[in-house]
Formats: sequence, structure tokens, C-alpha cells
Amino acid sequence: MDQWHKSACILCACNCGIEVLTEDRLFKRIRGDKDHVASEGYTCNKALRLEHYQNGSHRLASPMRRTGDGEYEPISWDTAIAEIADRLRAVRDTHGGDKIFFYGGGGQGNHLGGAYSSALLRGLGSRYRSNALAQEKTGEFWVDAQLYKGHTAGDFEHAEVAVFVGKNPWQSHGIPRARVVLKEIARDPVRSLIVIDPVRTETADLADLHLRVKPGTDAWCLAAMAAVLVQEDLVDHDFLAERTTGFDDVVDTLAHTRISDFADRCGVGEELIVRAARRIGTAGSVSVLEDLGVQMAPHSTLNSYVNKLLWLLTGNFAKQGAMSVHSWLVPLADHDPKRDRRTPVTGARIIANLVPCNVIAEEILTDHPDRFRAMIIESANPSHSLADSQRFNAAMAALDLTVVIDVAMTETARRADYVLPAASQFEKWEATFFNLEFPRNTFHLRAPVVDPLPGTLPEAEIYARLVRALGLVTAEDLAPLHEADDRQTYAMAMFQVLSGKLAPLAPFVAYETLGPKLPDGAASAAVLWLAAHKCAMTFPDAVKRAGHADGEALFEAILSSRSGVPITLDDYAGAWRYVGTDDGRIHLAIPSLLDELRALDTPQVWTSEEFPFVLSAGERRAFTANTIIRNPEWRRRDKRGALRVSPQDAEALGLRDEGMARVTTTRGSVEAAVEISDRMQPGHVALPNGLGLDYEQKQTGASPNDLTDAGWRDPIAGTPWHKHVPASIQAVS
Ligand SMILES: Nc1nc2c(c(=O)[nH]1)N[C@H]1C(S)=C(S)[C@@H](COP(=O)(O)OP(=O)(O)OC[C@H]3O[C@@H](n4cnc5c(=O)[nH]c(N)nc54)[C@H](O)[C@@H]3O)O[C@H]1N2
Ligand SMILES: Nc1nc2c(c(=O)[nH]1)N[C@H]1C(S)=C(S)[C@@H](COP(=O)(O)OP(=O)(O)OC[C@H]3O[C@@H](n4cnc5c(=O)[nH]c(N)nc54)[C@H](O)[C@@H]3O)O[C@H]1N2
Ligand code: SF4
Ligand SMILES: [Mo]
Repeated sequence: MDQWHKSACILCACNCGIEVLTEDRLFKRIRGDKDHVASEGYTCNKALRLEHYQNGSHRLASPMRRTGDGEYEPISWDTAIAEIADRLRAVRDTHGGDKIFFYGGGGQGNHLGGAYSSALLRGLGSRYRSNALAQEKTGEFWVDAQLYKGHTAGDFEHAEVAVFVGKNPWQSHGIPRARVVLKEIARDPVRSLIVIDPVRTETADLADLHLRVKPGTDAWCLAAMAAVLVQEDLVDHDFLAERTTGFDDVVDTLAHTRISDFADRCGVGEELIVRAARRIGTAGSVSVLEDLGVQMAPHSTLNSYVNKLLWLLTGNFAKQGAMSVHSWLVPLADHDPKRDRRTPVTGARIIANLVPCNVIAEEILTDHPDRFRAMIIESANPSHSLADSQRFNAAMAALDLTVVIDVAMTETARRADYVLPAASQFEKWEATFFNLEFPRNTFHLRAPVVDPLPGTLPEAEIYARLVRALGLVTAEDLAPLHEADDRQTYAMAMFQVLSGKLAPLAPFVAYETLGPKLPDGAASAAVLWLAAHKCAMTFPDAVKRAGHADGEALFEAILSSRSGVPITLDDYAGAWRYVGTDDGRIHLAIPSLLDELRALDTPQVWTSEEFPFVLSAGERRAFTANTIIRNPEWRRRDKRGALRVSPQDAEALGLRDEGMARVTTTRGSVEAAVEISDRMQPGHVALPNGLGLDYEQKQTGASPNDLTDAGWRDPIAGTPWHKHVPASIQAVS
């Protein structure tokens, strides 16, 4: 029978609430959920096409074992679990559990299952993991950890001035109800929208001030803006004196910056830079969001730092319309700058507990005794999404064991020893930990929309079966929790677990003992019971203000609400409570980055005679969604994933609209359809992300990481410079 079911869109970190009208297993119609706690009915064009994720020939319905090069045979779940457990045990016993590497743990919509992976891995003695955050956000996390030990959110809903740096929220979102909020700001004569982007994006079209930098030169642009604030004394002296340290060191560096030279370097008129800085320096409130345009380009970590100085120097923190540090249900990142962990082979810095994506292959393709020997990959497609696909594939082939857990036979799955089919995000209890808002932070636990595709399992059950097969927990360990017949006794028994040797396996313990008692088959939600209690203990007042008496009440609210719930509520000044520094102040001086800032006096260029163009490899567009939807039919426009080129370059190169071009870099060469676009500036070309996927044996578009080099990365965080790949372009006749 036809029925509407509440769920959420899984195509970007906003996870807008949706309602799905099903007919059998088909998604007949999709609309925004007006009751949703964060999105309030909003969706963009992409959510309506989720049928192409849910159903299609890409779906896996049986565990598979590799029999030869690219050949697989279906096997039963029992066989798969027994064999994988044996082979994990063998790696642990021969080389040590720390040689088992984990990649993924959730994409844009599915983090609940990943919460159980840590139980399996820590139970095996594994210590190293990574995911996509370590190719985009770890530089920013590192800066955050020095400045205030927390993660920030902007209040764009109320900001007088909204600034987007290397970010195109019209297409990529990243803030709730992005298009509505952008239009409101653009319409309001009192408010201003500032965009820093080499491309005239849809967001830039709405901007009051578009600082159209030359690609890769944001460090000069941002430094010039910060220098205007200092040199024209547009800083907030009271805020800086009362709430921060290190201001003098920042002034020492920026007082002498030659603003007009820096303006020349980044190709933005000095007058425009001064206007933008003055607008920020005199506004009642400013919110700023940076993203891949600066995080995946030269000076990435420095860009994050100087960008944050713009709002810190002007005191735009912990007030309406400005920036704040926010709460967590489950932290995405771990902010302890004192712990300097390094990877075992290359000695790369581990930030937020994540190995930089760009060194993973190097950690494996070596005869170093500490190299990784096995990899479990879940909810990620690193053969496609990591820099230098060829090298990552070679690394997979060099491992003793590779296991992929996915809904689809992806580029990565096709290289694994075992492939385990997961139930889709609409076939199980699911959630994300992208809960990044302030002053009201929210969480949404989704119930299944349809039954699991036969043959698939939710991740929580897959990890639990492996833990059981490995005998990491005994029946005796679980007995006291099984026996507890009310939540209070249960909590006491769990407290014992958390203070003993089984603590790392707590999510599994909760799944086994609390899971079966949860209503409607919501066993996978058991880990949220732990998270809710931890959240209520860490932020008791904010949780109470959100309407939950304690952790138990928070958990019950999460479990029973189908449109999400507020988890914490603060007043704006309350943002200071989330600042994690010992003295409660913001530490403005980061000496190594101030050195890098001073070194900007020396010009830098990354293109060459051989590779004269800057390629942005992986742009977000109206119909891209990482590699979450594989069927090319979902794309209403830009079906082939065009290479966008300026009219001037097209003419010089003899390129035709809809014709083909060859793009070549130090690492490879691809062909792509051409779109001539006056949004691009000369010398800059862009390919979309998520293209180059196989569907029914046919590949559509070019795969950006056939072109990228893992060595082309940030020196501090190891994050790739995908938005700035030197390339050459030729017309293909
Ligand atoms: N439609 C869609 N939305 C998505 C996704 C998707 O696949 N499709 N993916 C989601 C994910 S995982 C993420 S991380 C976000 C990313 O979201 P964004 O960071 O907004 O996405 P991009 O389009 O990769 O890059 C943003 C902008 O950087 C600009 N840029 C390129 N080079 C430079 C430069 O040198 N300087 C500056 N200042 N800008 C530059 C590009 O022109 C582009 O407008 O999007 C999320 N949302
Ligand atoms: N060149 C270049 N490379 C890039 C980028 C770029 O801009 N340029 N962007 C980078 C960024 S920001 C990101 S976030 C990454 C994204 O790349 P990845 O982190 O690799 O993730 P996705 O492409 O989102 O793939 C998600 C996978 O999860 C699977 N999946 C979907 N639902 C489920 C489920 O319920 N269970 C399981 N087990 N699997 C599921 C999908 O089939 C898919 O294989 O790409 C990065 N790579
Ligand atoms: S892709 Fe669109 S509808 Fe889906 S979560 Fe993101 S903004 Fe919302
Ligand atoms: Mo991302």
C-alpha cells in the first residue's frame, strides 16, 4: 500500500528531513518534511532523485569472495564472517592488530553503523583509521585545536555579513536551508554577502562583493584583508584584551604586510579588498564558512588560519549572527593538540585521530615492517575518491586482506578480497553525526522506510557478527547487562563495563544487551544510549534547556521522534562553555603559521610551461553527490560531467562546446566533454566530482583522481590540493 515515511536526504551533510511515498519498494514521490527539526521542509533538487540510490542494478544482495582478477563468487554470510574473522585473526597474530587499517565509517548520511566499527577494531588492537575528513577538514581541525579546541559554526540565519571562502553553498549547501538563507541575505539592503572564489558561481551571482581571486592565491587575499583590519585599527580591542592571547604576535606580522602587493598577487583590486575588510570590520555580526576551494588548494592550513583571524580580530564570536563553538552528540573530531601522534611508516601527523588520506598508499607500498597488512573499508569509495587512484589500487592489491562493506559494487569493492552487502540507508535505523549547529544543535534518528533488500545486513549486525566470531567478548561478560531489567540497573552494569577492559567494546556490548530490547527492531540505536548519557553528562544544562531532564530522557526523545530533536540549547554567550583551552581564552598566535604568513612576501606559482592550466578536480554541481548515486540517469543536466573552460581559453585551444578535450597532468590523462562557460576565468578549468563511475559496464565522465598526485598536499595536514592541479589541455577532434 502507498504510504508516506519520514527519513532524511543522504546526499550532503545537511541531511534535510524528507518524506517518501513508497509503492512496494519503489520511491514514488519525495518531499521535504515540514516537521523536521533543522530543515523545516526545505530540500534542494537532489533529494527528489533518491530512488536512483535506493533501487537499481548497482545494489549488492550477497556476500562475495574474490576468485580471480575481478571475478567474484557469492558466498553465505556464515562463510563470509568465518573466513574474514579467521584472516583478521591471522593478521593480528602474525603482525599485530595495529596493522589492521580502517577506512570510512560513514558517508554523507550514515554514521550509525560506523559507531560499531570501533568496537571490532579496538577489540583487535587496531589503532589507525581514516576517512574523507582527512582529505578536507583536518587542516582546519588542526587550526581549531590551536585556537580554541573546538569546532565552529556560523549563524548565517542572522549574520549581518556572510562570507564564503572557497565555498559554493548554492550547490554544495553546508548550511541549513542554504538557498533560502542566501536569497534572504542578498535581498536585504542592510546585510552583505561576500564571496571569495575564482569562479563566478551561483553564490557569487548573489554576492554584494565577489573577490574573484586567481586560483590558489587566497593566502594573499585573506592576509591582505586581515592586514587592513590591523592597519586601519578595525579590530575589537575589548574582545581581544579580555578573551584572547597572542594578539601582539599577530599585529607584529600583519602591521607590515604590503596590502597593494598582496592584492596584485591574488588578482583582486586593492580597493575591493579594502572594502570587504572594512565591511567585516564595521559589521554588527559576521559569519564565515570556508570549504574545499581553500582547504584543497595551496597554503590550505594557512588559509584556514587567516580566514579565522578575520572574525576573531573583529570579535565576531559568541554573539548572534557570528561564529560559535558548538556541542556534540558524538564528536566528529578529537581536539587534543598535546597528543602528537604520527603514522608508523611515513611519520605523517595524525589529526583528529585520522591518518592523512594522501599517505595511506605510501604506508602500504613499502617493505617497512610496520606497514599496514589489512584494510576494512566501509561506506567509502577510496579507489575513486582518494588522490591517485592507480596508486591506491596498487596499495589495496599489496595487502593480505581487504574487506569492503557497501551497498553497491563500487570501484573499491571490485578490488577487495571480500565484499559485504549493507542494507541501504532507507532499509535500516540510521543517523549522521553531522550535528554542527549553535545555539540549538539537533540530531535525527531515522527509522527504516522499507525492509532490507534480502541478503543485506545493517553494519551494526555485520560488525557484531565479526566480534562474535572472533570471540572478543564472552557470554559471561554480557551476563550482568542481560540480567538488568530496568534502565537504572542496566546503567550501573554498563558503568562497570566502561571502567574495565571491555570499555573499547562498549558499543558492541550495548548492541548485544540493550539492542534487542529496543522497539521496532531499532537495535542499531543502542550506541546512542551511550552517546546520549555522555552528552548529558558533558553538557547537562544545555541538554536540560533543550527539554531533556537527563541522558535517559534525551535517548528516549531521540528514539521516539521521527523528525529529529534538539539535543542542546544555549544562549549565544554560552559558546564560551565549549571553548576547550585551559585558560578559556582563544589563543590567536600559531607561530608556525605566522612564519608561513611572513613567507608570503616571496611569490609562488605552481603551474609550469608543460602544465600551464589550473585544474579544479572535483567541483560540486547541481547533479553531483560524491559517488553515492551511481546511475547516470539521475542527472538532469550536465549528464557527461563537463570540463568547464573560459571562452578565452576555449578559443585559444580550439575547443568547441560539447566537443571533447584531453586533460593531462603529471599523473595521468583523461578525456572529457567541454562546456564553455563565462563563469570560469582564463587559465582555470574545472571537472565535477563523483564522475567516472561505472554503471552497467558503462563509464560516464572522467574520474578526477586519475589525474591527481598524492604528493601534492599540505605540509602540515597532508590534505590534497585537488582544486589546484597543474594541467595541460588539448582539443580532441
Ligand atoms: N551538489 C553537491 N553538493 C555537495 C557535494 C556533492 O558532491 N554535490 N559534496 C558534499 C561534500 S562531501 C563537500 S566536502 C562539500 C564541498 O563543498 P564546496 O567546497 O562548496 O565544493 P567545491 O565545488 O568542491 O568547491 C567550492 C568552490 O571552491 C572554488 N575554488 C576552486 N579553486 C579555488 C581557489 O583557489 N580559491 C577559492 N577561494 N576558491 C576556489 C570553486 O570554484 C568552488 O566554487 O559539498 C557537499 N555538498
Ligand atoms: N579529486 C577530488 N577527490 C575528492 C574530492 C574532490 O573534491 N576532488 N572530494 C573529497 C571529499 S570532500 C569527499 S567527502 C570524498 C567522498 O568520497 P568517499 O568518502 O569515498 O565517499 P562517497 O563517494 O560519498 O561514497 C560513499 C560510499 O558509501 C556507499 N554507501 C551508501 N550508503 C551506504 C550504506 O548505507 N552502507 C554502506 N556500507 N555503504 C553505503 C556508496 O555506495 C559509496 O560507495 O571524496 C573526496 N575526493
Ligand atoms: S543534497 Fe539537498 S536535499 Fe539533500 S541534504 Fe543536501 S541540501 Fe538537503
Ligand atoms: Mo567532503
